[in-house]
Amino acid sequence: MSNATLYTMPGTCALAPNIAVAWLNAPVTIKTMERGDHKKDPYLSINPKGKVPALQFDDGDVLTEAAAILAYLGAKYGKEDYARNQKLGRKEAEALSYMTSEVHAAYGPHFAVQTFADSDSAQKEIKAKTYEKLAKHYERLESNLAAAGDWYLKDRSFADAFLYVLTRWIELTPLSIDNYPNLKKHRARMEADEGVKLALQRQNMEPLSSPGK
Ligand SMILES: N[C@@H](CCC(=O)N[C@@H](CS)C(=O)NCC(=O)O)C(=O)O
Repeated sequence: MSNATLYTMPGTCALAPNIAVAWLNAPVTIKTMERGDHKKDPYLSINPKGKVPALQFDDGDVLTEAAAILAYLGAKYGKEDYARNQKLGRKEAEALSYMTSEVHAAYGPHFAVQTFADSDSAQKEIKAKTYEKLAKHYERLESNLAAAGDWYLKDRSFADAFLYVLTRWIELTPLSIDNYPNLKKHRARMEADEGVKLALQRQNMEPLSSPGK
């Protein structure tokens, strides 16, 4: 029986908690909205920020912010086999804060440059700076992953779920995943995972990596 509903939309960072739900086999219903429905009622009365993800509990309480939802899911449904030891837990919190509040936030002008400047020339300049900034973030993610191995924090964690979102979003930018070979392999590794496949399906999304690549 489901205890809560996770609201998602195709292509969004809600994929990270959606993957976590699949990995934990947590009793959470995934509700994938069509783009646009997030700015209308009834969703706005669930999350007035008009963004996904949001986790609504059966008592009506709502938790937003991907990092907070992931922390909740791990604390509530994490099992021993998930290697959720203390060190991994605090490193996971650090990685998720970085990925959500720095890297995701740096995507702001990519997704909505019109909220940063009006003129074409200013928007062009802002976008160019945005991709420079994002390249630095991807370099950091790449070198952290190279040092850790297959998973961002050595053992698989929710940081991998969010990293996967970021390795998908790079395709929306002029940057190329080919410049980040460890991130590229990570993306393919995630897409071979049954939980990730299920989460993609539940969020009406397709994998990006071709087999063998
Ligand atoms: N700080 C929030 C950001 C959530 C966010 O920006 N979600 C995006 C999808 S990745 C969204 O709903 N965008 C829709 C919009 O702003 O119209 C979090 O980490 O959960």
